[in-house]
Amino acid sequence: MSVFPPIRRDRVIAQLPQCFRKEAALHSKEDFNNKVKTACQEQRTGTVGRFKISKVIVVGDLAVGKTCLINRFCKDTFDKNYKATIGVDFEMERFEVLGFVSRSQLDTAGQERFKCIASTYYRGAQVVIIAFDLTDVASLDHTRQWLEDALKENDPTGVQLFIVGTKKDLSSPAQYAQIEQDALKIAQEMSAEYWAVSSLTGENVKEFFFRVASLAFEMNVLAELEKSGSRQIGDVVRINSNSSNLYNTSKKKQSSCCQ
Ligand SMILES: Nc1nc2c(ncn2[C@@H]2O[C@H](COP(=O)(O)OP(=O)(O)OP(=O)(O)O)[C@@H](O)[C@H]2O)c(=O)[nH]1
Ligand SMILES: [Mg+2]
Repeated sequence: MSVFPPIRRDRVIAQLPQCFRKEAALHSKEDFNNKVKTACQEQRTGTVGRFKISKVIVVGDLAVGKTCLINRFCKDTFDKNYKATIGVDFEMERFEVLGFVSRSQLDTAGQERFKCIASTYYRGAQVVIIAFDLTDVASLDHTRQWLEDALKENDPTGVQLFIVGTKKDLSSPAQYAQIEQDALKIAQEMSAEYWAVSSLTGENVKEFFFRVASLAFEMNVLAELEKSGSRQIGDVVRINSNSSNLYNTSKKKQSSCCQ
């Protein structure tokens, strides 16, 4: 008998959530990888779906809205009063993906005294979400520095990267269109998937986290299949290694250009 409560009904993912922009997506396939679907049907997911927890970290400039983003998704709340995060906050979320449990630990850290805990915070992250404020172009420029810092502690080939523009409700359509062009370019450079959200209205927040959980699950199952040797010679190793519209995740470290 499971010691965990049942998964919330609004955390069940039966189909692959689609990307936000095809121009900057980790992959733009319509459905989960066939091998992943088959492995799930045949209960061959190993430790994935049982014990594995994906560490998801949210980084970005001060006050871009990292905490609000997590709180909107995990608690469906929004606080318009700014309370800087002190140290690290985390939330655990459980999803059901293709019938299996997928756990995500969502971490965000404040800037204060951040440097001394930074390496522990970054280490072991499977998903790095770099948040920027859609009304503050400097915070978009700084995403390169955040990426560099996060990759110092992680194997770049094992990290799924997302760039998320926050506070979409505050930007006019013209302003938004302008910054989206720049954000798409940076996301492409970094091989990151781009999203734009509003924690105030909730726009795209659930869709975004469902996408994150699904791609992390897909990557974990493929890694498990590879490890168990059930894959065949010549098969695609990672979800994004063998198609023209897929990113190659072997990111090179970016040079800092904005600090
Ligand atoms: N209008 C609007 N305001 C937002 C949104 N998201 C966050 N904010 C506001 O932006 C401010 C900062 O939000 P936080 O989520 O605390 O920012 P943070 O990135 O966690 O800040 P630190 O922990 O200090 O790094 C708060 O006043 C929020 O109410 C949004 O989607 N729309
Ligand atoms: Mg915070």
